[in-house]
Amino acid sequence: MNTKQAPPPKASSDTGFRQDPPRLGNQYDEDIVLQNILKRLLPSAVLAQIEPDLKNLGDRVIKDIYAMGEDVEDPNNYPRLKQYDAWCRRVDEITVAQGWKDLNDVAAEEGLVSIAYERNFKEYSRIYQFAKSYLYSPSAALYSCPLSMTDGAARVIELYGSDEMKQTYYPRLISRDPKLFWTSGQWMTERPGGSDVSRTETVAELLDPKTNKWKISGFKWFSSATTANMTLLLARTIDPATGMVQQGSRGLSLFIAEMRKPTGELNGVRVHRLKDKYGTKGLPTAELELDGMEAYMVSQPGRGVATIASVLNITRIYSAIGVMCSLRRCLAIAKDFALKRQAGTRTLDKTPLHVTTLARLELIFRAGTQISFYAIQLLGRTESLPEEDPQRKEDMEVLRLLTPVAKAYVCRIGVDAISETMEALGGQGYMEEIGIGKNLRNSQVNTIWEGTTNVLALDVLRVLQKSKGAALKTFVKVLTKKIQVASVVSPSLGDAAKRIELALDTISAFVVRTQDPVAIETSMRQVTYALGRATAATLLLEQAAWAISAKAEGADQDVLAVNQWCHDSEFIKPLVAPTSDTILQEAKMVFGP
Ligand code: UCC
Ligand code: FAD
Repeated sequence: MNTKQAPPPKASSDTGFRQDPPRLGNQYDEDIVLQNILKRLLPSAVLAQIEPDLKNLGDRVIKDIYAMGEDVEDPNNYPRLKQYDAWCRRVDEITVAQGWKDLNDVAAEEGLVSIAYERNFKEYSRIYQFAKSYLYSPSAALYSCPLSMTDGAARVIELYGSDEMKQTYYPRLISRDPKLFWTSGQWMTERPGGSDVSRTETVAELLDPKTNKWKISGFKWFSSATTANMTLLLARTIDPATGMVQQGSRGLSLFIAEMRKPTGELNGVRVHRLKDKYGTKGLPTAELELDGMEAYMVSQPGRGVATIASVLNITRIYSAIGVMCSLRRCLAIAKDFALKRQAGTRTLDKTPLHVTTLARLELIFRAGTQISFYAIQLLGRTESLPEEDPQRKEDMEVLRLLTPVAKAYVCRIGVDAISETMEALGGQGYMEEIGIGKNLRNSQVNTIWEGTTNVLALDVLRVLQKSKGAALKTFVKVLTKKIQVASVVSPSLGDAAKRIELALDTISAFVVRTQDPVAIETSMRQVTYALGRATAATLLLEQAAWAISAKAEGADQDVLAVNQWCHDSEFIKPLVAPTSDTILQEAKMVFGP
């Protein structure tokens, strides 16, 4: 191409080359992965009923909902706190973007919480709800955060609330009417610890045993959605007879409290400070001082942690799917850019090295999305199947183990992949206007809140130990059945099936043989990731088998995906428990000899 030609016209800010920017189309229509997952998981009659709604939302999230999210992400509109008025009266007013309020109203109208509780589609309602949340979330500047906690609060009230709570709060949390709809916060973390809440300092004093009214005082270190209408919170009860408290997490109970009194003033809450955060900039996260907050106990006394676990197990699924839908959004930008961006004589989509780089990210997206939707499917079944149904018991066991695996593994691989999508646009990827930066910042927090990766790995250990190994056996049994059913569909899946079975055997054998408590605890991150990889592989296999049988569009790529996933060098990596000497040497390596 070194032929001579006339010089190009003078390049200036108005003339010369300007890159056609990447554009987003209807986010449902463009998402073959989501469509095929829904086709596999939902009866066709259900899909036919909900698809117009998904298409409509897929369009809104690139139009009005997108604009609302952009309004929230505009630095001029970040939340502001006014603590005092001109007369030195404490007001603690938080101002948020208009987009934030609009996203609330849209969420109510679109049924982003209510669909799960209306249960019009029985066990499939959760899949419908989360498919909508998946479309909404990457445009909604973290409004999915208060929604996730609202969803969890609704579940806690449904399971444990008094009749009065069910009449007062529940209908609001699941309302489709923005005027009635309430959101809820979730206050666990305090200054002594978020992972370990056993040193919680906040205390609750009984005001009126007849009405179960308590008065709560203390300091909550993180409150994500401080503009929520109500909250669930942990506090340590003071025994009215002795005036004493019980130490440790068994002294904690769960309470429900409204943010404001009927007069409009804050209910014994002072907003100490808004957090200055790396991301989630539009989300008004605050430090709160509680001084006589009126609240009602929702758990049994001392069962606060076990009761709030129902929230955690829902919000953790939101975290996993939340990172995956952000990754998809970033990939959509990167893919469209690749179609348009010239590198040498060809566009990037015709440049194999670039394509293979994107393919690895696409694989991570597909794997993580499969895990997330499996958790969602099981959540829907456990909430809808009759208690006596043996399928429900099995589903509950699998879901209990799957949830921490999904949150830990999917968020971790997802955030790393989002970071790499940025590079796929070169320097432009790093620019604020493109949107990848904010997706990366907003996703990163999902590896921290609702339990860090290590805490979730320890939750996996909690499940293994509490069930004396039975939970893992059930988990492996259920996955093995899926593998066996899928592998007979086509010889093209046989090798992957064998590799997944081997991976599952490797994990089971490791857990059984690793008896030393320090060794097993130190290995739990490896075990959690290995479970994540094997679960993803099984579901990718199931998806490929379904696609072959259904002659679905993209079946060949589904087969490629599972085979590539199972041939990754990490896939059947042996699990190695560290010896006590390794642990000692590692400590020296990190902190010095
Ligand atoms: O970060 C937060 C909100 C941010 C906003 C989220 C938005 C997400 C959406 C994103 C969309 C894009 S709120 C704070 C979240 N904090 C955490 O996640 C805490 C992390 N730490 C843990 O998870 C710990 O493991 C603790 C706090 C649960 C440990 O407490 P304990 O009391 O020391 O642990 P125990 O003694 O092992 O457990 C107490 C009981 C046991 O039951 P029993 O007494 O019957 O044996 C446990 O089995 O609680 C039970 N339990 C559970 N049950 C503990 N964890 C669970 C669980 N996950 N599921 C069921
Ligand atoms: P620590 O518990 O001090 O953890 C520090 C490090 O130690 C982590 O890497 C952790 O993995 C590791 N670690 C801790 N224990 C162990 C262990 N036993 N073994 C191995 N490693 C361990 N909380 C709420 O209650 N409500 C909210 O609304 C809320 N919103 C939040 C919003 C944002 C933007 C953020 C960033 C946090 C929010 N949190 C909220 C708090 C969040 O849940 C906690 O930050 C998180 O649970 C970790 O607790 P911590 O910050 O005290 O860290």
